[in-house]
Amino acid sequence: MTTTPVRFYQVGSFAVGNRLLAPELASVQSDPDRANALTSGHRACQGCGEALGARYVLDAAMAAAGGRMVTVNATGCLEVFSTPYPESSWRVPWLHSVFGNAPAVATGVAAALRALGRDDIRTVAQGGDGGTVDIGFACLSGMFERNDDVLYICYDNQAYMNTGVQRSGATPPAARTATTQAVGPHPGNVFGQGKDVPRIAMAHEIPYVATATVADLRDLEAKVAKAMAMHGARYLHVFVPCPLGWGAASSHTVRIARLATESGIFPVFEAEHGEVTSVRKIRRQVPVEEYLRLQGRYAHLFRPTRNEEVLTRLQAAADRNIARYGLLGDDAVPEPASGEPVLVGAAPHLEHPARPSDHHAPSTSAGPGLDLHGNPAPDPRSDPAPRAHEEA
Ligand SMILES: Cc1ncc(C[n+]2csc(CCOP(=O)(O)OP(=O)(O)O)c2C)c(N)n1
Ligand code: SF4
Repeated sequence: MTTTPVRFYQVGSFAVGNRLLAPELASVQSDPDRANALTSGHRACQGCGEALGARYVLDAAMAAAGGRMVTVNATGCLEVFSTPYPESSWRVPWLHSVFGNAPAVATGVAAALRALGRDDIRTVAQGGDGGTVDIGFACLSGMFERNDDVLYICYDNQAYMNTGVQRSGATPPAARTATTQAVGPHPGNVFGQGKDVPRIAMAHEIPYVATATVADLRDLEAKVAKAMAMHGARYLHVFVPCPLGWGAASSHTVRIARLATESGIFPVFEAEHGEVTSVRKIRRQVPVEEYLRLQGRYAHLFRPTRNEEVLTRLQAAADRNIARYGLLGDDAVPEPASGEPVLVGAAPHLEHPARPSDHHAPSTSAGPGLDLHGNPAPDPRSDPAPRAHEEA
């Protein structure tokens, strides 16, 4: 038999789950004995960033905890798509709390474990941005202030997706949601409101705060491992594109997350005890417009005419992050002088976020934003049908 030796392999990719790397360098996902915390069969939309992020986060956390971990989950897409009674995709000890109290429930779990003398069992809590930055915020701040031994993960898809893409305190300016329509003199979400929870968490001077995206899963895994090696209150804010709510192609989830980082609109950093300790430098800076163009929620900034004023303000927001965190390093590649986009591929057919009621549709669907025939999904504004999966 003729054999061809493998000459090289791509160590920076997940092509083979990094199985060819030394065990200490390989991704948790390459381990056939990993927890498989969020297993197949759940009903997330195709391309759901939250499902991708949660899978990597919890498998990494379980690996770090030696399989001894309790997870508390706020209400939201992650809970709804994973646990339609009597089914569950979770293969970890997992509790559903209500929408606003996951940090408090996790605090109680950690306290109970401590009372039982089971310091070997770790506690993780997770929720969407609505559950975290809005309704759960007081509980979260209390958890930080008491320095409870909990790692809290916020999966930030920048709106209340589960109930129909309503604005949250993490929705960015100008983004269209069901409650910030692209109408009037200032279409989309307003400027100057909302909360930067990673920075608010830092203000509590807790042991560890970090941001990450699903575009860099090794970085995400590493941050989970680092957080799990610490004790006290820790906070991880993960940027997770939502194809349905953002009116984006499901195949663009990772690309959008990468553009968010490379434009500076979502800074990726770590902080310990209130001080930034590391940042992920922008490797190849892109104009924020390249990030915006892939998302139907910003389509009104480009059609029927360009909204130069708002585009300039959004670029200024990215530039402010770049300056604040020092995101441009010596090794950064500058923008092309021609002004040509580094990445192109707006999805003009995805004008409107589809109804979230479709978001746990069978996989035969042509994908969020499209109907079965590949035609644009109906505009949610003109479709008052009830949303089947909504939380009661
Ligand atoms: C007290 C309360 N208010 C409202 C709801 C309805 N509700 C369930 S999930 C949800 C939105 C969740 O949004 P987010 O936390 O951002 O998570 P996502 O679905 O986007 O992942 C809302 C409003 C509820 N379950 N409980
Ligand atoms: S609506 Fe968004 S967050 Fe919810 S399952 Fe679909 S893609 Fe994921």
